[in-house]
Amino acid sequence: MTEKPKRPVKGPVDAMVIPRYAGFSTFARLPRIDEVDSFDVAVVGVPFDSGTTYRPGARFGPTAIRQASRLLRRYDPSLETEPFTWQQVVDAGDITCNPFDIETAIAQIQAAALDLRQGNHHLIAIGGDHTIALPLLRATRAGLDSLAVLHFDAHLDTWDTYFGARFTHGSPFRRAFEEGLLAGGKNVHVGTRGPIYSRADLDDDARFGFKVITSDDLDDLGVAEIVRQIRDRVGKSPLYISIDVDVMDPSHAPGTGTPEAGGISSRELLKMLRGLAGMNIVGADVVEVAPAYDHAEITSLAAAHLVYCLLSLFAREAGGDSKQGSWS
Ligand SMILES: [Mn+2]
Repeated sequence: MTEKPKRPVKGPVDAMVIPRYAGFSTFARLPRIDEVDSFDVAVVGVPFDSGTTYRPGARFGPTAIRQASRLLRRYDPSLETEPFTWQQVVDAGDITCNPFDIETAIAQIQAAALDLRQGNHHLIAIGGDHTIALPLLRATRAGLDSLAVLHFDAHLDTWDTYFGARFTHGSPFRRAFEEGLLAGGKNVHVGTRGPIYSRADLDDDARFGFKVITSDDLDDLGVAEIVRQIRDRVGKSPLYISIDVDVMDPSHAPGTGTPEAGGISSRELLKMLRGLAGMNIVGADVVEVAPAYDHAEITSLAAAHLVYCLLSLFAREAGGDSKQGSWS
Protein backbone atom coordinates (compact mmCIF):
# COMPACT_ATOMS: atom_id res chain seq x y z
CA MET A 1 0.00 0.00 0.00
CA THR A 2 2.74 2.44 0.85
CA GLU A 3 5.09 2.67 -2.06
CA LYS A 4 5.68 5.35 -4.62
CA PRO A 5 3.64 4.90 -7.81
CA LYS A 6 5.57 4.27 -11.01
CA ARG A 7 3.75 6.86 -13.08
CA PRO A 8 5.17 10.40 -13.32
CA VAL A 9 3.91 12.87 -10.75
CA LYS A 10 4.48 16.63 -10.83
CA GLY A 11 5.03 17.82 -7.27
CA PRO A 12 5.46 21.21 -5.64
CA VAL A 13 8.01 23.78 -6.83
CA ASP A 14 11.41 22.83 -5.38
CA ALA A 15 12.02 25.02 -2.32
CA MET A 16 15.78 24.60 -2.80
CA VAL A 17 15.50 26.34 -6.18
CA ILE A 18 12.76 28.93 -5.61
CA PRO A 19 12.18 30.06 -2.01
CA ARG A 20 8.85 29.12 -0.45
CA TYR A 21 7.67 32.71 -0.26
CA ALA A 22 8.23 33.36 -3.97
CA GLY A 23 6.49 32.28 -7.13
CA PHE A 24 2.88 31.61 -8.06
CA SER A 25 0.42 31.00 -5.24
CA THR A 26 -1.15 27.57 -5.63
CA PHE A 27 -1.93 25.29 -2.71
CA ALA A 28 1.42 24.01 -1.37
CA ARG A 29 3.01 25.36 -4.61
CA LEU A 30 1.55 22.40 -6.47
CA PRO A 31 0.88 22.51 -10.22
CA ARG A 32 -2.27 24.10 -11.55
CA ILE A 33 -4.82 21.73 -13.00
CA ASP A 34 -3.93 22.83 -16.55
CA GLU A 35 -0.25 21.97 -16.04
CA VAL A 36 -0.75 18.19 -15.86
CA ASP A 37 -2.44 15.62 -18.09
CA SER A 38 -4.46 14.03 -15.31
CA PHE A 39 -4.80 14.11 -11.55
CA ASP A 40 -5.94 12.09 -8.55
CA VAL A 41 -6.83 14.86 -6.09
CA ALA A 42 -7.85 18.45 -6.73
CA VAL A 43 -7.75 21.22 -4.16
CA VAL A 44 -10.31 23.83 -5.21
CA GLY A 45 -11.15 27.19 -3.71
CA VAL A 46 -14.76 28.20 -3.13
CA PRO A 47 -14.67 31.93 -2.36
CA PHE A 48 -18.27 32.36 -1.23
CA ASP A 49 -19.54 33.89 2.02
CA SER A 50 -23.00 35.20 1.23
CA GLY A 51 -24.50 32.57 3.53
CA THR A 52 -22.87 33.92 6.69
CA THR A 53 -25.08 34.96 9.62
CA TYR A 54 -22.53 36.94 11.64
CA ARG A 55 -19.04 37.97 10.57
CA PRO A 56 -18.55 37.88 6.78
CA GLY A 57 -15.17 37.43 5.11
CA ALA A 58 -14.70 33.73 4.34
CA ARG A 59 -14.69 34.58 0.63
CA PHE A 60 -11.02 35.41 1.22
CA GLY A 61 -10.37 32.02 2.85
CA PRO A 62 -8.97 30.23 -0.23
CA THR A 63 -6.39 32.97 -0.86
CA ALA A 64 -5.27 32.94 2.80
CA ILE A 65 -5.05 29.14 2.98
CA ARG A 66 -2.96 29.00 -0.19
CA GLN A 67 -0.61 31.62 1.23
CA ALA A 68 -0.31 29.71 4.53
CA SER A 69 0.31 26.44 2.67
CA ARG A 70 3.65 27.57 1.23
CA LEU A 71 5.56 26.07 4.13
CA LEU A 72 4.16 22.54 3.79
CA ARG A 73 6.82 19.96 3.04
CA ARG A 74 6.83 16.70 1.11
CA TYR A 75 7.07 13.99 3.75
CA ASP A 76 4.39 13.49 6.40
CA PRO A 77 6.02 11.56 9.24
CA SER A 78 2.77 11.22 11.18
CA LEU A 79 1.08 9.19 8.44
CA GLU A 80 4.33 8.01 6.81
CA THR A 81 3.27 9.33 3.43
CA GLU A 82 4.38 11.63 0.65
CA PRO A 83 1.05 13.24 -0.21
CA PHE A 84 2.45 15.14 -3.21
CA THR A 85 4.34 12.28 -4.88
CA TRP A 86 2.25 9.16 -4.23
CA GLN A 87 -0.61 10.76 -6.11
CA GLN A 88 -1.02 13.66 -8.50
CA VAL A 89 -2.43 16.62 -6.59
CA VAL A 90 -3.39 19.81 -8.38
CA ASP A 91 -4.76 23.22 -7.52
CA ALA A 92 -7.95 23.64 -9.53
CA GLY A 93 -8.22 27.38 -8.85
CA ASP A 94 -11.41 28.95 -7.55
CA ILE A 95 -14.99 28.16 -8.46
CA THR A 96 -16.83 31.27 -9.63
CA CYS A 97 -19.68 31.88 -7.18
CA ASN A 98 -22.36 34.55 -7.63
CA PRO A 99 -22.03 36.73 -4.49
CA PHE A 100 -25.57 38.16 -4.75
CA ASP A 101 -27.65 35.04 -5.46
CA ILE A 102 -27.08 32.11 -3.14
CA GLU A 103 -29.04 29.57 -5.16
CA THR A 104 -27.12 30.49 -8.31
CA ALA A 105 -23.85 30.14 -6.39
CA ILE A 106 -24.93 26.74 -5.08
CA ALA A 107 -25.69 25.59 -8.63
CA GLN A 108 -22.31 26.89 -9.81
CA ILE A 109 -20.46 25.06 -7.04
CA GLN A 110 -22.35 21.82 -7.66
CA ALA A 111 -21.64 21.91 -11.41
CA ALA A 112 -17.95 22.69 -10.95
CA ALA A 113 -17.54 20.02 -8.28
CA LEU A 114 -19.30 17.43 -10.44
CA ASP A 115 -16.98 18.31 -13.30
CA LEU A 116 -13.86 17.92 -11.12
CA ARG A 117 -15.19 14.63 -9.70
CA GLN A 118 -15.46 13.08 -13.20
CA GLY A 119 -13.32 9.96 -13.24
CA ASN A 120 -13.60 9.49 -9.46
CA HIS A 121 -11.09 12.17 -8.66
CA HIS A 122 -10.97 13.20 -5.04
CA LEU A 123 -11.87 16.77 -4.23
CA ILE A 124 -10.84 18.88 -1.25
CA ALA A 125 -12.67 22.21 -1.20
CA ILE A 126 -11.32 25.20 0.69
CA GLY A 127 -14.00 27.71 1.63
CA GLY A 128 -15.82 29.79 1.79
CA ASP A 129 -18.62 29.61 4.34
CA HIS A 130 -20.35 26.36 5.26
CA THR A 131 -23.18 26.89 2.75
CA ILE A 132 -20.84 25.33 0.20
CA ALA A 133 -21.05 21.91 1.86
CA LEU A 134 -24.53 21.33 0.38
CA PRO A 135 -23.56 21.51 -3.32
CA LEU A 136 -20.33 19.64 -2.54
CA LEU A 137 -22.33 16.86 -0.89
CA ARG A 138 -24.69 16.72 -3.87
CA ALA A 139 -21.73 16.37 -6.24
CA THR A 140 -19.99 13.78 -4.06
CA ARG A 141 -23.13 11.71 -3.45
CA ALA A 142 -23.79 11.42 -7.20
CA GLY A 143 -22.98 7.90 -8.31
CA LEU A 144 -22.68 6.52 -4.78
CA ASP A 145 -25.22 4.29 -3.04
CA SER A 146 -24.79 6.15 0.23
CA LEU A 147 -22.62 8.76 1.87
CA ALA A 148 -21.82 9.25 5.56
CA VAL A 149 -20.84 12.69 6.82
CA LEU A 150 -18.27 13.37 9.51
CA HIS A 151 -18.73 16.99 10.50
CA PHE A 152 -16.25 18.86 12.70
CA ASP A 153 -17.86 22.10 13.89
CA ALA A 154 -18.76 24.15 16.97
CA HIS A 155 -22.31 24.15 15.61
CA LEU A 156 -24.78 21.56 14.38
CA ASP A 157 -25.47 23.37 11.08
CA THR A 158 -28.81 21.58 10.88
CA TRP A 159 -30.95 24.67 11.49
CA ASP A 160 -33.91 25.26 9.23
CA THR A 161 -34.14 28.88 8.08
CA TYR A 162 -32.62 32.23 8.95
CA PHE A 163 -34.61 35.36 8.12
CA GLY A 164 -36.66 33.03 5.94
CA ALA A 165 -33.63 31.90 3.95
CA ARG A 166 -33.25 28.13 3.49
CA PHE A 167 -29.68 28.16 2.19
CA THR A 168 -27.25 29.59 4.75
CA HIS A 169 -24.08 28.43 6.47
CA GLY A 170 -26.21 27.20 9.39
CA SER A 171 -28.37 24.81 7.39
CA PRO A 172 -26.39 22.69 4.89
CA PHE A 173 -26.79 19.37 6.70
CA ARG A 174 -30.54 19.78 7.25
CA ARG A 175 -30.98 20.45 3.53
CA ALA A 176 -28.71 17.48 2.78
CA PHE A 177 -30.91 15.25 4.96
CA GLU A 178 -34.08 16.53 3.27
CA GLU A 179 -32.55 15.79 -0.14
CA GLY A 180 -31.71 12.22 0.89
CA LEU A 181 -27.96 12.76 0.58
CA LEU A 182 -27.02 11.40 4.03
CA ALA A 183 -26.61 7.74 4.97
CA GLY A 184 -29.05 6.83 7.72
CA GLY A 185 -27.54 6.46 11.18
CA LYS A 186 -23.91 6.91 10.09
CA ASN A 187 -23.28 10.63 10.48
CA VAL A 188 -21.35 12.30 13.26
CA HIS A 189 -20.85 15.84 14.53
CA VAL A 190 -17.64 16.37 16.49
CA GLY A 191 -16.77 19.39 18.62
CA THR A 192 -20.14 21.07 19.16
CA ARG A 193 -20.46 23.46 22.07
CA GLY A 194 -21.96 26.76 23.13
CA PRO A 195 -25.53 27.98 23.32
CA ILE A 196 -28.13 26.95 20.75
CA TYR A 197 -31.59 28.35 19.98
CA SER A 198 -33.61 25.57 21.61
CA ARG A 199 -33.44 22.06 23.07
CA ALA A 200 -35.56 21.02 20.10
CA ASP A 201 -32.57 21.70 17.81
CA LEU A 202 -30.92 18.60 19.26
CA ASP A 203 -34.03 16.48 18.74
CA ASP A 204 -34.23 17.58 15.10
CA ASP A 205 -30.57 16.84 14.64
CA ALA A 206 -30.89 13.30 15.98
CA ARG A 207 -33.78 12.74 13.55
CA PHE A 208 -31.43 13.62 10.69
CA GLY A 209 -29.19 10.69 11.59
CA PHE A 210 -26.37 12.41 13.46
CA LYS A 211 -24.54 11.32 16.57
CA VAL A 212 -23.17 14.26 18.57
CA ILE A 213 -19.71 14.17 20.14
CA THR A 214 -19.30 17.46 21.96
CA SER A 215 -16.18 19.47 22.60
CA ASP A 216 -16.46 18.51 26.30
CA ASP A 217 -16.61 14.83 25.35
CA LEU A 218 -13.02 15.14 24.19
CA ASP A 219 -11.90 15.68 27.78
CA ASP A 220 -13.95 12.77 29.05
CA LEU A 221 -13.31 10.27 26.24
CA GLY A 222 -10.01 11.27 24.68
CA VAL A 223 -9.01 11.27 21.03
CA ALA A 224 -8.57 7.49 20.72
CA GLU A 225 -12.05 6.68 22.01
CA ILE A 226 -13.67 9.32 19.81
CA VAL A 227 -11.86 7.91 16.78
CA ARG A 228 -13.06 4.44 17.76
CA GLN A 229 -16.67 5.66 17.98
CA ILE A 230 -16.44 7.39 14.58
CA ARG A 231 -14.95 4.31 12.91
CA ASP A 232 -17.53 2.09 14.54
CA ARG A 233 -20.45 4.24 13.38
CA VAL A 234 -19.28 4.95 9.82
CA GLY A 235 -17.82 1.52 9.10
CA LYS A 236 -16.90 1.00 5.45
CA SER A 237 -19.39 3.55 4.11
CA PRO A 238 -18.11 6.18 1.70
CA LEU A 239 -17.29 9.13 3.93
CA TYR A 240 -17.36 12.88 3.38
CA ILE A 241 -15.42 14.96 5.92
CA SER A 242 -16.53 18.55 6.46
CA ILE A 243 -14.31 20.66 8.71
CA ASP A 244 -15.49 24.05 9.94
CA VAL A 245 -12.42 25.67 11.46
CA ASP A 246 -14.59 27.04 14.26
CA VAL A 247 -14.48 23.54 15.74
CA MET A 248 -11.12 24.71 17.05
CA ASP A 249 -10.95 27.02 20.04
CA PRO A 250 -10.64 30.72 19.14
CA SER A 251 -7.09 30.54 20.49
CA HIS A 252 -6.33 28.12 17.63
CA ALA A 253 -8.68 29.60 15.02
CA PRO A 254 -9.58 33.23 15.70
CA GLY A 255 -10.11 34.01 12.03
CA THR A 256 -13.60 32.69 11.55
CA GLY A 257 -17.17 33.90 11.34
CA THR A 258 -18.91 32.48 14.42
CA PRO A 259 -16.30 31.68 17.09
CA GLU A 260 -17.29 29.87 20.31
CA ALA A 261 -15.21 29.53 23.48
CA GLY A 262 -14.21 26.09 24.75
CA GLY A 263 -13.11 24.44 21.53
CA ILE A 264 -10.55 21.80 20.68
CA SER A 265 -6.93 22.42 19.71
CA SER A 266 -5.42 22.08 16.25
CA ARG A 267 -3.31 19.22 17.66
CA GLU A 268 -6.38 17.32 18.80
CA LEU A 269 -8.17 17.90 15.51
CA LEU A 270 -5.19 16.73 13.44
CA LYS A 271 -4.78 13.68 15.65
CA MET A 272 -8.44 12.74 15.22
CA LEU A 273 -8.13 13.13 11.46
CA ARG A 274 -5.06 10.90 11.32
CA GLY A 275 -7.03 8.31 13.23
CA LEU A 276 -9.29 7.96 10.19
CA ALA A 277 -6.54 6.35 8.06
CA GLY A 278 -7.92 3.46 6.04
CA MET A 279 -11.51 4.68 6.06
CA ASN A 280 -13.32 5.08 2.74
CA ILE A 281 -12.94 8.86 2.45
CA VAL A 282 -14.32 10.20 -0.83
CA GLY A 283 -14.26 13.97 -0.39
CA ALA A 284 -13.73 16.78 2.08
CA ASP A 285 -13.95 20.48 2.74
CA VAL A 286 -12.24 22.93 5.10
CA VAL A 287 -14.43 25.98 5.54
CA GLU A 288 -15.04 29.24 7.41
CA VAL A 289 -11.53 30.71 7.38
CA ALA A 290 -12.16 34.47 7.48
CA PRO A 291 -8.71 36.08 7.28
CA ALA A 292 -9.77 39.58 8.31
CA TYR A 293 -10.24 38.31 11.90
CA ASP A 294 -7.08 36.20 11.87
CA HIS A 295 -3.80 36.99 13.60
CA ALA A 296 -0.37 35.97 12.30
CA GLU A 297 -2.04 33.41 9.98
CA ILE A 298 -3.00 31.22 12.98
CA THR A 299 -6.25 30.07 11.40
CA SER A 300 -5.09 29.78 7.81
CA LEU A 301 -1.99 27.82 8.90
CA ALA A 302 -4.20 25.38 10.79
CA ALA A 303 -6.46 25.08 7.74
CA ALA A 304 -3.47 24.44 5.45
CA HIS A 305 -2.31 21.65 7.75
CA LEU A 306 -5.80 20.13 7.82
CA VAL A 307 -5.82 20.02 4.02
CA TYR A 308 -2.35 18.47 4.08
CA CYS A 309 -3.56 15.81 6.51
CA LEU A 310 -6.52 15.03 4.23
CA LEU A 311 -4.12 14.73 1.28
CA SER A 312 -2.01 12.30 3.30
CA LEU A 313 -5.07 10.19 4.05
CA PHE A 314 -5.81 10.01 0.32
CA ALA A 315 -2.14 9.29 -0.44
CA ARG A 316 -2.11 6.29 1.88
CA GLU A 317 -4.93 4.79 -0.15
CA ALA A 318 -3.33 5.75 -3.48
CA GLY A 319 0.28 4.75 -2.85
CA GLY A 320 1.26 1.88 -5.11
CA ASP A 321 -2.35 0.83 -5.55
CA SER A 322 -3.13 -0.28 -9.11
CA LYS A 323 -6.82 0.54 -8.73
CA GLN A 324 -5.95 4.21 -9.17
CA GLY A 325 -6.89 4.14 -12.84
CA SER A 326 -7.37 7.84 -13.43
CA TRP A 327 -3.82 8.34 -14.64
CA SER A 328 -3.64 7.89 -18.40
MN1 LIG B 1 -20.32 25.33 10.20
